[in-house]
Amino acid sequence: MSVLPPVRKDRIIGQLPKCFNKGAALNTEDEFKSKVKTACQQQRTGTVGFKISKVIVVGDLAVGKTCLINRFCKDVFDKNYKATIGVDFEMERFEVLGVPFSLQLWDTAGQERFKCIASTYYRGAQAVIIVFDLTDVASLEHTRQWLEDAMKENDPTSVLLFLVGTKKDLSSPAQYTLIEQDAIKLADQMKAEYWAVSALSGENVREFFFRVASLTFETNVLAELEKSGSRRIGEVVQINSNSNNLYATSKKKQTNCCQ
Ligand SMILES: Nc1nc2c(ncn2[C@@H]2O[C@H](COP(=O)(O)OP(=O)(O)O)[C@@H](O)[C@H]2O)c(=O)[nH]1
Ligand SMILES: [Mg+2]
Repeated sequence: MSVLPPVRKDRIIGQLPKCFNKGAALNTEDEFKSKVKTACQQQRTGTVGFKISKVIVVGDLAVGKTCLINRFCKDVFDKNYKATIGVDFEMERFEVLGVPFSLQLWDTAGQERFKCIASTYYRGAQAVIIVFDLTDVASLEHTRQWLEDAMKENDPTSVLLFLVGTKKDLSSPAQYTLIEQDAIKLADQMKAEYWAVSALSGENVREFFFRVASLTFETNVLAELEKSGSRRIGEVVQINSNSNNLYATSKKKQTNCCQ
């Protein structure tokens, strides 16, 4: 009996997606790390396949956070602006290198009055997406504050950061070039990966979220390998449909010397 429906065909990731700009990237590798690929092939990814990684999306009001998430998760663009109240989230299931992997995308409201609520939701994020509007320099300037707020609740050494400029369709080439220079500089200082997208046209949206999913997945597998380094992973965690225990652990078949 399968617990969950199969992952959508367009959520299957077999290759490490490329970064957007090599000048502000979390890594510039062409492929997933070989030890990650090997671990996936040998099904030595421990609990990664059952984990849900929390990703938070922050930034000023009306920069396009909700539209960005909706374009990716529902493939829609809603022109009618509705401020997100408090916090909302979407689940996205992927399959990376044959391993199921889920992201929980938290859409926070930008309004100051919700800031106190939002801070509790920042906790435990594995990736932080800081959004600004490519046509609004002030929204880029405010990203430092958003980063600071999000990091109060998280461990900066283990969180993946993304700085995303939205509404690419609205910015003129000259305006875009100018703001991009500043954004790349800032992303470099923040140790974030820079992307420019448009929720209206869909440009780079899928590529961006695939990158988030892939890098978060890779980080999780590496952490799992490190954790299990000492305890040898001869154990394969699997869903056992005959048991009430969903996370039953099956040992590799051992020969019984008494038989
Ligand atoms: N042209 C254009 N407009 C956008 C884009 N993304 C969002 N918007 C518009 O910007 C406004 C705010 O978007 P929303 O996602 O609700 O902002 P949020 O407050 O950050 O969640 C809405 O009127 C959207 O229609 C985009 O990529 N291109
Ligand atoms: Mg919103």
